[in-house]
Amino acid sequence: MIQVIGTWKMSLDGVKEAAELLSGGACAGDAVERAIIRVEDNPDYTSVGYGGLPDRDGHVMTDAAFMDGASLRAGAVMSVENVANPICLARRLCGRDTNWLLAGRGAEQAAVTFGLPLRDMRTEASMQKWQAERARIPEKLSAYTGHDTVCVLALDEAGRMAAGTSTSGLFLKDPGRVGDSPVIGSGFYCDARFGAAAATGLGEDIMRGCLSYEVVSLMRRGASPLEACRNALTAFTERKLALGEDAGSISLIALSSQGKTGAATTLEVFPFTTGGASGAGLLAVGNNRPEPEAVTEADMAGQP
Ligand code: SD4
Repeated sequence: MIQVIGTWKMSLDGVKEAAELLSGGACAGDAVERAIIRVEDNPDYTSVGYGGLPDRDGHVMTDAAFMDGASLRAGAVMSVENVANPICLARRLCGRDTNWLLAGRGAEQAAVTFGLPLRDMRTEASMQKWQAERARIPEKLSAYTGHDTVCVLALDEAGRMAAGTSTSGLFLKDPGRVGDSPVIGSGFYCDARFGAAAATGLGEDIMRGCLSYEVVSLMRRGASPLEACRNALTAFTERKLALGEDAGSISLIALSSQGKTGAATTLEVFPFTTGGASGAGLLAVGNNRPEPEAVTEADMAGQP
């Protein structure tokens, strides 16, 4: 059986293509990489790749990760500028024994060594938005004002699994700020024996709960992907509330090694996409929608 799941409406075209690739016999890693490239290359998605929103100083700094569920190997990059497809760089690093998590200048040098294309990731639109907002940087940055990570999980016919993430992080973040997306166990995790999970939302919170590892760990103990996402999120948000904090902005997706999918969120609505042998579609979960429901793109107008 083949299956793909991706975060947000923006992953729909990529997830559709990934499902087609998997149906044609592609491996899970190729499907994940391809789905994420589609989002990175599209400047209309202002939270990922080309046209991503800049940091405080006007630089588009990206984070990305790739994990192979058969070998438990990962590759990831953080605070990378001018690399056209950070997901490709992360994947190229996956398989190394050492030096598989690279930051900043070193990651950019690795891209050059691999012969990966460089690109000025700023667009006129992203710079205009930065110019308009830079004087009013809020004290507390939030995850969902136009800022969302693309995460894709895939299972192929041979039972291989892979996970990938890519983001430009929070708009107007401090230079050097890194979120959960390139951090193993927090933004992503994949163990092909049990399943894969990934997170989107405020990275500073997601990392405190190591939420992707927690979801896979719950699946290892028998939870379905839906139960695992819900239980991990509920336990973490209860803890935050007990600490006198708000529940925060966190959404989780998961895929089991049997091809079942699940998602949970602290948001009113969280659109996500799934793809399989019979095609791809858009679903949503939310505060008043605990069971994933099929929705239309029109229903989700205004959502990333
Ligand atoms: C980060 N988790 O950098 C990412 C951003 C995100 O919705 O997913 N925002 O913290």
